[in-house]
Amino acid sequence: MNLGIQKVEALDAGHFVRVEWEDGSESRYPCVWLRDNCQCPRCFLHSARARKLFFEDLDVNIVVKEVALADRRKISITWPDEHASEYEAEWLKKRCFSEEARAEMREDLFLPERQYWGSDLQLPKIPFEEIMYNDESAYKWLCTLKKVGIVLLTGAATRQGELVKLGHRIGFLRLTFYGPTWQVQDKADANNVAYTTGKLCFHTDYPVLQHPPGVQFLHCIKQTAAGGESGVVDGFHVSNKLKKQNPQAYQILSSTAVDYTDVGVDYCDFAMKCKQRIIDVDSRGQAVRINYNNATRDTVFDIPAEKVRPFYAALKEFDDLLNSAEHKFTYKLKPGDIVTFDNWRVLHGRQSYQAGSEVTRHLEGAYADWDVVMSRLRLLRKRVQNRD
Ligand code: OGA
Ligand code: NM2
Ligand code: ZN
Ligand code: ZN
Repeated sequence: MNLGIQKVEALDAGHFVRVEWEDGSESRYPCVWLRDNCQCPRCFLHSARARKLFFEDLDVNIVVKEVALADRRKISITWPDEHASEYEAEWLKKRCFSEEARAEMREDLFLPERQYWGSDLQLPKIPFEEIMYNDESAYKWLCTLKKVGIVLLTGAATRQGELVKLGHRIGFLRLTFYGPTWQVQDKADANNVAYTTGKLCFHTDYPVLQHPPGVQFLHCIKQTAAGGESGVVDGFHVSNKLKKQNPQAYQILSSTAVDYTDVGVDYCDFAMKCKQRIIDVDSRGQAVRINYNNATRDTVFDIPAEKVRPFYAALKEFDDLLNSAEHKFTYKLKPGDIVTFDNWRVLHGRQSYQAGSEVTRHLEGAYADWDVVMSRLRLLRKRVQNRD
């Protein structure tokens, strides 16, 4: 069962509440946070799991008037204005402010664990049917997608529409100017380099969008006999390598705003322009999103002239690492395969193939947002593990 409370007391002139657990460990809670998170119906709307209390009504210097152990499972606090709050042991334990407890919570909420890979990738494979009808398989799929960045779903029907079903499985797909789903095949007057028979060098899709799609699906409906092979590379792994090998290049790519452009007509007409750093980093300097498509990188380049050549040199180092045999993994999609991958992390490409009067290769593609995918992952975990 869950840990009960042994003792509770006010500390620091009533600014903190100290809880002693049955196993002898302790947690300290700032009173301003306790008041802010009062769970009574006047302060909290339980049907929405949302705070009703206004910030303007919160005294940030508040202290407790009285704190008591209601029983081993609950503490009660009386505030100077006589407002009364109760907090359950389990609720408090989960929200402990210790470094370890917060690390555990962070882990649980965002699953930041990464498994880096190179040419040695063991491409994870799961039958499409299984993830569609089995929650445990679907959970496994999304966990692996988050941790490794790529999962191959096998055995889907070889017709359009399977990705719409996959979209319903997670929630919904991300609509873009190329439509709810899009057909990768050789097209006359192609509005995108992807819609030709040409080679696509390693890229992430859609860096011209301010918030590029987090997850990409490519469903192979028809595959050409010769050519058209796929390649993938772990952009986070390669970024780490670049940082070690050439910190200066990493600094340039993670700070220079690169102009992207995409203008044309598809689902509707569009005139997209955007600035993105090729390696997006968090406050600790860790790569969190790669924004790199050489095809849509604009001819406009809004940086001082003397910084241009150093930028190109830095990008050359990164591109060389992406293309090194050590880092890239190659495979060929078969009809019925759906490759699902992290479009913020994994760069993908394809070999060219022979053009002809008939369509010899056809992929259907779609995007989803990481928000939607992570939401589904948490709900599946709750169901599979019977918890929250
Ligand atoms: C794309 C793409 C890969 C392929 O359409 O953006 O990368 O194998 N396609 O055709
Ligand atoms: N497609 C495949 O950045 C890009 O232009 C990605 C998008 C055409 C939907 C390609
Ligand atoms: Zn209240
Ligand atoms: Zn692409």
